[in-house]
Amino acid sequence: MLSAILWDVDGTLAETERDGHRVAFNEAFEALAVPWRWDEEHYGALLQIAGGRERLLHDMQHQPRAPQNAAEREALAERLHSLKNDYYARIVASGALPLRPGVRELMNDCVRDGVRMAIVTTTSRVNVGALLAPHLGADWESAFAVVVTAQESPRKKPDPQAYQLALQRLRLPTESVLAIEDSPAGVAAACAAGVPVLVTCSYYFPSPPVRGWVAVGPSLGNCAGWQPAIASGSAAAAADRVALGQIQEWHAQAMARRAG
Ligand code: XBP
Ligand code: MG
Repeated sequence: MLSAILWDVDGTLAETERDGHRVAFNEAFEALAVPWRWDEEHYGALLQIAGGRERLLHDMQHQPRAPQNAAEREALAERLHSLKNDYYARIVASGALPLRPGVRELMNDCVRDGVRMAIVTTTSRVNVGALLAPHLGADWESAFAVVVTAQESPRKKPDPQAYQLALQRLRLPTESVLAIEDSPAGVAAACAAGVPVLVTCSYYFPSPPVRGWVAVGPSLGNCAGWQPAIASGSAAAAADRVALGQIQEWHAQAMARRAG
């Protein structure tokens, strides 16, 4: 039985990267007179590195005008990252980053049917609150049984730490939960923790990993393009979004395969 949905944040709950974090990083570069900017394409490549501070440090290795000394780089990354989070909070507070289609509806399904929810992300806690408060209200945390962020889990995805911690805090076995992820690193983290995972492809991660998922598709807000396919004419297809009932069916099938 599916007892909890574990939500990834960036790319899964909302398309936060291109018009959120990336823009905020560039504003931080500008504010601290750092002589480079991240365009959409370069930022896409940098998303291989999970964690904003880690991403900055990785990129500095290839920026000829970055400080040469490791301690100076660390200090600059720290300042940039903290400033980036302030700018990011301003962007999300303006309502510029909506929840992805079908996300809110699936959350409502979970509340209605008593399926618990958790946040499992490698982003900073402050960014999760900044994103969710405008959509779910100031007490957004009460919607989630467990919230695991970079604060609680410093080892970033694809490390399974965040998922292991969430399972521990939920006191649930892997077979009773399902993660929703968009990135290969997120899928790898869930798989390494033994957590079944559903993939919603995103702007920067348009193609699904070859294996490891229970179901994969372009959007929770649409029944087209999913594997396993949603039968046209079925009750699930009539809803024209991926509802909890459909997810429970995929989950049950995957767990039966695992047991057999
Ligand atoms: C996404 C990330 C984060 C964000 C930036 O994590 O890798 O680093 O890009 O956030 P997820 P921070 O998909 O697991 O939510 O600057 O707070 O790291
Ligand atoms: Mg993600």
